[in-house]
Amino acid sequence: MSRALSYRLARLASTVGISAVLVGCGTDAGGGGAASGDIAALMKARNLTEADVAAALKTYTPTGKHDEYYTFASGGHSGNLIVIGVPSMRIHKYVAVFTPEPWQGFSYGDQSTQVLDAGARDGRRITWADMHHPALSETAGDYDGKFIFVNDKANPRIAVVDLHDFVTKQIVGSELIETDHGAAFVTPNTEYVIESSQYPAPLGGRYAPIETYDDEYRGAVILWKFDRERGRIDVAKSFAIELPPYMQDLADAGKKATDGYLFINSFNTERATGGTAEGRPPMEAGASQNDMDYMHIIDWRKAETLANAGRTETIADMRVIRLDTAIDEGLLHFVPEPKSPHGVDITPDGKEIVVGGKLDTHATVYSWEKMKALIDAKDFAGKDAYGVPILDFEKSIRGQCEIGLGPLHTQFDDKGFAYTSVFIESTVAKWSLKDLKVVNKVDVHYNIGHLVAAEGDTVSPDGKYLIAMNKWAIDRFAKVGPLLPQNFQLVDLSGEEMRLLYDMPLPLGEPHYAQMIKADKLEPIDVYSPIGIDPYTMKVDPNSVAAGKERIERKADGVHVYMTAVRSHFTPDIVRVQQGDQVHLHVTNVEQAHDATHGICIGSYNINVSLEPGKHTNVSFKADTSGVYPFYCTEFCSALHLEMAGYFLVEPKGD
Ligand code: K7E
Ligand code: CUA
Repeated sequence: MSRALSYRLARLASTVGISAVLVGCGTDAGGGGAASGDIAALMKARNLTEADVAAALKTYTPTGKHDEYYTFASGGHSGNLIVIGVPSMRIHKYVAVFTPEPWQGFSYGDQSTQVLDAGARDGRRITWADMHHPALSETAGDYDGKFIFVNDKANPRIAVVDLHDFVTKQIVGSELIETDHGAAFVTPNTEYVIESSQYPAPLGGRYAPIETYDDEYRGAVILWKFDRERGRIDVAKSFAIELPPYMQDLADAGKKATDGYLFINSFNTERATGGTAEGRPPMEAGASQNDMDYMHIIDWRKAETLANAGRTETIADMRVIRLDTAIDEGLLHFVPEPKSPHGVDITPDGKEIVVGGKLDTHATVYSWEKMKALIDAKDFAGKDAYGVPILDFEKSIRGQCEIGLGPLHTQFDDKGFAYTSVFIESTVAKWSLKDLKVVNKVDVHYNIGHLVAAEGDTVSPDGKYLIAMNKWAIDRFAKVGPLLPQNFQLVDLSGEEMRLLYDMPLPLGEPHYAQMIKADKLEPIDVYSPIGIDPYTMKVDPNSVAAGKERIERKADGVHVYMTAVRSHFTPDIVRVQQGDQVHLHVTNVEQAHDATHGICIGSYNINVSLEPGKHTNVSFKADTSGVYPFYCTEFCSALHLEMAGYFLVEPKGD
């Protein structure tokens, strides 16, 4: 290695916090010299620059070392939640949420099927989702690592994932609304999980002609009450607020200074309905006439008091505060926001609200102090067509930061900077909250949607890392046909300038948003304990089986098979039933060894469940076809894994 390169590598190593000796740049003759030669040769062979090597050193995570952060990314169309380690960008898990998932056995056993079926709409079982926004549970405005909530935009629903075992415990939805988007977002102590609608429709799933849009179509925001003790949403204690038929977009719950308030953007305040074949302008043209749309400001504590006082009407089993009541009681106000707003993000101190306008070049910074004073003084600039009071735009803002073309979403760091995704430019803009000036930008590839910084939407962001969640990948990866992955790009926030560190293709659906949490805030369990736990109740299942108590019992409701799994056998391993029998398979993994997971499948019967150590699962099905069906363990658990098998014998009727 040349002396100059040696020196540069040593300097590089020190800037990324490792000793020169470790990269073999020492001048000692013993061993170090060989390593430095290796690195120089590797750089040359792979055509790597020093910046590439620095990026590699900042992300490479040696075997056995753990990541500093977890990123929980929406899985988009897949309906799964993606768990990614940062800075390595290694995928750790796809948590099954809205979609049957065979590896986890999600929706292939009785209990998980019940969870998924609770999300049926119009009596129809839904097996996909358009997941957009994960929201980690918060305590005092900071992630607490206990739960994560996700939405389904297409079939408006909210799911609760428990971060003790990374399992989806509950799916709720209301037929009050037909789509959502301002979801999921949580209030600072996770009192409520917010779900606001996107495309207006008659409330409660009614039909009304599109010509009656202004009068019959409405938006709504649902406040799902979260019961932290039970780890479930309490549907009976949840309520909604009716909103005008604008297209409500993203939402954020106030914190600290803004605690008690919700902020929801909207677009299409023109109330365009489309109708190109009927002589009306297309939706997107009709919806882009006005220079301003309305940010909704909602006093949710006042709304909660009203709901608890019974000032609601029940529509589709949901208690709804009607629009007139919301206006009369002063819990809903508007403030204009520039053209086709998209992101609405509260600053860490809770004092300001940042809005990006898709067809605007600014991030607009609203001052809560100013808006609150206008609301308190009833100093309004006017009312909308439904009577909602509107604050004056100029009187409500602190200022605007000239960002660039197509600002969308904003995150924050610990040093007073904001980071805004700039869609049309394909950049991330770093700007100062203090003087509203752009500091620098980094190119991303391409068409960035959301971005996520480490704890970047909490009361105490960490800075350090940011992921640009890019919609288009174009030339970044080897070709895989016309459907391309998304591109997640890890960006280093530790220096003055942002630096791109890593490209990660994300090929499962279109993730929209993600949240990044310090890994040490989570306390996931290793095994289910005591043996026989049903993950959906976290209690020992009444049908769980202890070793030595395995049996087959014929009861009025069918054949009950009480089975255990342990390395390397199922007991019993021969199960005989008659064609037409209802079968209830109760399987307990009686192991407590970490990672000693078994699975059990019965081919042709569409059955496969996962049995993590200590877990119990029930699987009910009708043995409607006769035959010989081998069952076997679907996790390579041991040297005798292949022998972990048995026969499910279905004797033909009449024999
Ligand atoms: Cu894609 Cu938050 Cu649904 Cu913006 S949203 S990109
Ligand atoms: Cu148990 Cu393989």
